[in-house]
Amino acid sequence: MTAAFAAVTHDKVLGLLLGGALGDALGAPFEGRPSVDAADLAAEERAPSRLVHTDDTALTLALAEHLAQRRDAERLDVDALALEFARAWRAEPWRGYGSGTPHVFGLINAGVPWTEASRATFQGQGSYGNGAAMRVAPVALVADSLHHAAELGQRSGEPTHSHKHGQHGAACQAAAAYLALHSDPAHPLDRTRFLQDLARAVRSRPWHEKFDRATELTRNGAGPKHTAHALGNDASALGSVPTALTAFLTHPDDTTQTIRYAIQTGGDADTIAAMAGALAGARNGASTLSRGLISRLEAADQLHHLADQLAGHPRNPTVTSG
Ligand code: F2R
Ligand code: MG
Ligand code: MG
Repeated sequence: MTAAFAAVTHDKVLGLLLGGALGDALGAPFEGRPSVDAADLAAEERAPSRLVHTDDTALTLALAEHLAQRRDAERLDVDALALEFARAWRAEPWRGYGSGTPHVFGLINAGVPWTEASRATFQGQGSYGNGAAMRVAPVALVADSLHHAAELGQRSGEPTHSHKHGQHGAACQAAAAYLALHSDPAHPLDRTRFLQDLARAVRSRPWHEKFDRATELTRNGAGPKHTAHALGNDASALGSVPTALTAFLTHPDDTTQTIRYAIQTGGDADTIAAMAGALAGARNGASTLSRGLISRLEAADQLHHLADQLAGHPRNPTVTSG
């Protein structure tokens, strides 16, 4: 377990939720661009406009609400969750969803069991996209161990991502969120140990190869373009979750810098920044985020409310004000 274990405070719970939403909304205008100019990103940060979130945050909200409503030992009812995800898509199909997941949601809304619907995409292979990972961070708030976080993450991914890489992506991001949430920002993060802990939670050779490359990149202080080239920046789980981890591990103590780095990897910028932002927000807390940016976030009130509910969750008995 990553050294310097910290109590989970309300500030960290809120940081995880707001950091993810901020990464998503700030990154959204850049999604699909092969590279992102620092001046364009700075202009987006200074603009007075509302920061509109995409499918990443829409489905994170659905999952966080699901977790907040359940105080029983099981915590995750995958049958109910599948319907809740599908309803979130039906309510706002314009939130920038891709192709595979809406197909699954359409089938679920038509009454097809999720076990069948999630296998109906990509010629029966199921999706290895990053959609299960981009929404998963809140499971860390109700998990009682690293392995429990990974297991909850994987299960929350199953209704839409039946391919093992899609599920491993969710397990990896959930485990990373758990480690970040429980890390102590007063002490330097042991990056190598962080990735070694993830390798214990995600037992898959292609993922371990990515963790090894991420270890080298963070050790060498690689920039965002280099990281995108080495690890990927596309909408697959394997081509984006390790990139988001590297953004966080390069700037673990500064959530804004983590998000900027993630967006500047280009490609699937909203999603890489949503995942990286959730990790940095969970470590550093909401109080370190720019108030100006948070006040522009469309979902800020909803996320504050969910943080209040999840910080009072029976799984978080150690929550203190902060
Ligand atoms: N898709 C987008 N953005 C592009 C479209 C924007 C929109 N039309 C607009 O203009 O506003 N963003 C969102 O999708 C990503 C999450 O994807 P998810 O939910 O995993 O979807 P999907 O379609 O299942 O997988 C994503 C892509 O991965 C490739 N892929 C997945 N499984 C595959 C397989 N078995 N074989 C081959 N390819 C596979 C495909 O290219 C999928 O399109 C996030 O970026 C989110 O922001
Ligand atoms: Mg999106
Ligand atoms: Mg995206």
